[in-house]
Amino acid sequence: MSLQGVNHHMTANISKMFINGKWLEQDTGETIGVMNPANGEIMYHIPRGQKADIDRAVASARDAFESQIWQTFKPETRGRILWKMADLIRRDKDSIAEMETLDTGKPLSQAKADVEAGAGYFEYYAGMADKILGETIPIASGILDFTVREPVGVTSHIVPWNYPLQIASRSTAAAIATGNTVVMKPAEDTPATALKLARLFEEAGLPKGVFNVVTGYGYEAGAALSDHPGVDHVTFTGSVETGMAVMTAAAKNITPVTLELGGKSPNIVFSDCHWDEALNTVMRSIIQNAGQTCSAGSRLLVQKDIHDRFVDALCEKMQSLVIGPGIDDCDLGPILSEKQCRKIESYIDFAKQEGVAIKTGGNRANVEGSEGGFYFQPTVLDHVAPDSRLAKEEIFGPVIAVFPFETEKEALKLANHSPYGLVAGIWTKDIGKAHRLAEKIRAGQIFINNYGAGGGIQMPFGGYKKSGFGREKGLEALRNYTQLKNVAIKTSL
Ligand code: TXE
Repeated sequence: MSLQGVNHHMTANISKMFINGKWLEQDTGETIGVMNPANGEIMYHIPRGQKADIDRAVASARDAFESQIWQTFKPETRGRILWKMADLIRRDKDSIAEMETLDTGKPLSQAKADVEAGAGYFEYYAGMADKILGETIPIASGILDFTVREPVGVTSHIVPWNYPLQIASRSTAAAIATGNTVVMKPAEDTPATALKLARLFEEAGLPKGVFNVVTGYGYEAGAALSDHPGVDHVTFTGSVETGMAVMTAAAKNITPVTLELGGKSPNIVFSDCHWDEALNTVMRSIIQNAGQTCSAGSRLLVQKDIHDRFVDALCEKMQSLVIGPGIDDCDLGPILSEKQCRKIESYIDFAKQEGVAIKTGGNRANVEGSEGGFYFQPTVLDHVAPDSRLAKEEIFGPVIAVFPFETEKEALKLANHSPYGLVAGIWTKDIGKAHRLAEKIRAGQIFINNYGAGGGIQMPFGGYKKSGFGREKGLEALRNYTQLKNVAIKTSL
């Protein structure tokens, strides 16, 4: 199907940006083609937004933030708009899921789950809009001291391509609930659902200028947004390299940043694990979204006495997966792009040079009828050296690196032997052992006998070490979008 039918602001397959409540093209008319990863065909074009467009969007967000209309909005009214967003997303869930699948390549059922999560973020933060509380602090008799949580102002959101709707929804909903305005730059590869959110915000009755979307390349529109003096907070999800560039740019204006920069997360499987549950979840954690997930379980630490049996069973399961276009809802969809596919291949070449055993996969997959797509076989790399690049770098594909271990101590050492620290899974029936590890693993989320707990809008999410800082999701995210003011009154005069 064509995206034309699902985006009302698309003419002749050219979409528009949303700035100050208006649907605009780029001044010079320059566009970027958006490709369907399932077949390599260009589906539609988006404006190639430039600094001037970012300037316009930031000015519109500033005016909206400072305008009487937004400042005087009651918190519960903001909440009601967000609640309506959740309803509208659910109303259009099928077409939104199709958009997401066509842009990203992910299997339709996974896109549907993303859409439900997107609606869930709006609902969750809708409920928080009138619960942003301050405190009273005892100082002395005759002094009343209290704190007020105020919105930070204009917030910018630079969104990646792996979970476009979910990531756009989670930070936008929290920012708007707390009274901020938003300028969003979706990934150039996957802009459809961010533009759809803009249309739904219009319908939900959000005042103009509160939510703006500028499409374009990261090095142009994204860079202009990161170092913009008119932006009060930057939320970025993406690679470590780009995160460093965004943070450096934001530092010029002392603009706070929240960074979510991916990971190399371990699943630690002990011989006393719940076998089927561990096996199925370990596989799902590296297969979901074709491994293009920040919290993918890309390292498998498995106890030596079950290593061979577990790895063989994993390979067998992987070999039975159906690879194909996401719209057919196969088990495994395509990789986002030729560039990402080549990145995966370069790690496989490296594995071959290092003499690593490729137990299954290791090649592109041919999918009949989708020859132009970017498909990759699920791959198991066994006995990877802990200091190898394969152990330390994010491959961002359906490729799992296996590390046998003997003792709990060794497992802990391996788990923490990573520049990243986003998520870890622990699989054992010994709850004491699980807790000892949970205490010592340096990662933002630990899962015991599960991996992800079903999504967890309510759970704070973010990284240790190079996985970034600041927390998204849950109540913690409200800190990103509020600043604290202390007021002290002398009452004894
Ligand atoms: O990411 P980028 P890319 C990782 C993953 C992947 C690698 C490269 O390992 O293989 O990053 O992907 C915008 N200033 N993750 O190159 O560059 C860009 O337009 C401001 C992990 O696509 O980080 C897009 O909107 N913005 C990850 C967003 O940043 C810039 C999700 C992410 O792109 C910019 C995606 C600049 N100079 C990739 N350059 C996760 N944490 O889940 C680019 N952008």
